[in-house]
Amino acid sequence: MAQKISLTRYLVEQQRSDGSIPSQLRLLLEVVARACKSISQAVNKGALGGVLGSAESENVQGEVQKKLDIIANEVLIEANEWGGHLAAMASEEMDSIHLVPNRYPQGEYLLLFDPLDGSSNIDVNVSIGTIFSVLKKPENGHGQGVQESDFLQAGNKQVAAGYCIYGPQTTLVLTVGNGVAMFTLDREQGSFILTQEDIQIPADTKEFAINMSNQRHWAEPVQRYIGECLAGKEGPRGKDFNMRWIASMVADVHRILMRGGVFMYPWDKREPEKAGKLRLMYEANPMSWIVEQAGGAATNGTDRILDLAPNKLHERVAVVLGSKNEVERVTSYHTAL
Ligand code: P6P
Repeated sequence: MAQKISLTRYLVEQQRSDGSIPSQLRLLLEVVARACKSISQAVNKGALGGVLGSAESENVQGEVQKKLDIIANEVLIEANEWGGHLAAMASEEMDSIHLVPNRYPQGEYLLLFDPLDGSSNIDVNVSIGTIFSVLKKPENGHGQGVQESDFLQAGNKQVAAGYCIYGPQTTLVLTVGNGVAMFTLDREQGSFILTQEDIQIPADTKEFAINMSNQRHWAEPVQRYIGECLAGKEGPRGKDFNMRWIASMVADVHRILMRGGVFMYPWDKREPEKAGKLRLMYEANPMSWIVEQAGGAATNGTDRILDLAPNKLHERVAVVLGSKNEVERVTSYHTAL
């Protein structure tokens, strides 16, 4: 039987082979993975753990927080404070950045996360997940501690990105810039075991993911693209398409990583001042890097997401990502205007 390669062994061997995972980054990734195991346990308990339902509070986005949103956030904060690998953290669930307390050594990395993405699915037992992104702390020269501005780096500056999906399996997907690897949680061992590496997204697809209920609010290029998909083989695409929308970005992106597809959360005219619904720093950037590392593409409709210069920690962005040829088609419809 093939040897089981744990996440730790994978990271050690990656470091040995190409030096792409310095020891502090390896420690960070192992700590985040352990935190995801704890979150998975809490999610799996559901009603038995008294963790379902609303926390009767709102986050910085003005969204009602679920109890598990807060639990997952606290697990990630507590797990990452003491290790000496981080200088600060940022989360969808916190208004401002969280500095590592002075009683602990400061590290050279910044960690950003959406602790539990897809929260609306928690109470109905549909897959949800944790998304994380790692940046280097810049030598900012101002000599003070880490500031929010230190986090405002383009997605092409990430040194690691990943997500953990809490579904039928608990699966960690990770990139450090050398392709995408997937680890499945072996609950008997309590370890993430390598189950796939060098994941490749097919360049073409017959499957799109978008919230169709927003159709009347979309801009023309998106109306055109989706209209052509719906026209099927009798239409300009000459083939029928399938549609999926789980309303959990982690689950929709994981499906695309496994079998191809195009995921879209475009700008729409419901709130025209907002670029989109999804957040750039801790949803779009990590997912875009993972998708690109798997041979896919990711734009905001016109520009590569990883090249976007962030202005605010919680800024939103339109997202079109997945199978390269489809993303390029959608983008061409926008740039042809
Ligand atoms: P809608 C979950 O709240 C999320 O941020 C993403 O995970 C998901 O893709 C999207 O919002 C779903 O949005 O408007 O379809 O509920």
